[in-house]
Amino acid sequence: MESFSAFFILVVCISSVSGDTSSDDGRGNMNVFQKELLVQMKKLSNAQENISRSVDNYDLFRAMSDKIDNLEEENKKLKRGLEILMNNTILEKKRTESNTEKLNALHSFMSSFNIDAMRNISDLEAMIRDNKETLNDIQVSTNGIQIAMSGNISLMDKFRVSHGNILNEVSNSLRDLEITTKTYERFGNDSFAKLEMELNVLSGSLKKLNESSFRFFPKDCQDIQKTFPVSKNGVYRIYPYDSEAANAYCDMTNGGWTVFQRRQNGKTNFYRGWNEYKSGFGSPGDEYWLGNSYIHSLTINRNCTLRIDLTNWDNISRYATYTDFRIENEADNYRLRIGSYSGNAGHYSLSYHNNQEFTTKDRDNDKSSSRHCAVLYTGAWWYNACHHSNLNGDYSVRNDKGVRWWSYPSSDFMKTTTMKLKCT
Ligand SMILES: [Ca+2]
Repeated sequence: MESFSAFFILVVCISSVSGDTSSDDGRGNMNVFQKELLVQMKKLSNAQENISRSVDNYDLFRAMSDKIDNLEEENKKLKRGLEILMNNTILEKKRTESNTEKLNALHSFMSSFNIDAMRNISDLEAMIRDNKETLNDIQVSTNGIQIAMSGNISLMDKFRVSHGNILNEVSNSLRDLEITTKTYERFGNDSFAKLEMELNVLSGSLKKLNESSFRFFPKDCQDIQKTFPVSKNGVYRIYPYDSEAANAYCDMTNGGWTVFQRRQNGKTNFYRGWNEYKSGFGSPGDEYWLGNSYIHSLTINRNCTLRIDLTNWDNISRYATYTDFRIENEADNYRLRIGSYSGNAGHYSLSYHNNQEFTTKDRDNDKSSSRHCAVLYTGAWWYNACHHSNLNGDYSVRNDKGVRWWSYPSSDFMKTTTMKLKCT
């Protein structure tokens, strides 16, 4: 622009000089030249102006081009950001899916745990109910009622404490589980493994608590006698291992005997089938059979003595004891095992039945292939082929079908019988 102004000033100067000169040819040539110069200068000025405009346009173009470059760079950056974002989204989706699976597994694990816990609690509640029933039984019993009551109340108290401890343990663990679950939701895998470990520890401790709560309960009459040495004869609740609790008649003389068979008046029918002999029948305060499953539980893996007390119809009382007494499990048909004999009732009446399986009117396990001994002699016993004793026979008859002990010196039919065990 500056050069254009200089030209304009020059043109004005030339124009004013031509006005002062007035010679003939020289003036004419001068005028032509002057006009030509003005035209050229005008063209020059126009060209200058165009050049100047072009320079301006070029600057604009350069600026725009730079801006386009910048925009392309920005665009690339955005595109890269978008790709990263998309990848992250896919990863996040996968992570969410796998977390959902883990949460589902966790939920089913926790709900199965809850079922176990509930089952455990309901078992314990059933035990409380059983204990209440026992207390009622004992209240109507005439023998040793006060001792028995105080013994059972003490056991109930211990049980209540144990029950409370288990409930506290469960609720504490559930609270811990909740916290761990929240942690898991935040951090994923590691926390889940920790949670599983915690659950294992928890179920282990529940099992131990359950087992320890059983230790508060007497296994047999001997346990009751040890805990309460002044206990008198009567009906007590016992808890043989591996089987349900049962009511048993306890003979508390000489360290506490658990009576498992008693006959004294013929009120109870003893001609029964396998399942009744398995789980027991009759009234423990009167005539009864404790049950083969309990006798098995009480005698297995222990060193037990069997004592049989008998009184015949002439009121002569005698007894027989056998060491190493046990009966095998149901799979072996509650087979009888006895060791050496002592007493005055004669050994062979039961020794003849040693190592025999139990037979009832609906299960013939005896050694006679031609006869069903239980049916033939209206009893249930460890029949051989068939018997030298039949203490579960028909109380009302005095023949082979009756309550008989062959090796008794005089009359061998019994008015009263008691079979009991004591173990070390
Ligand atoms: Ca047979």
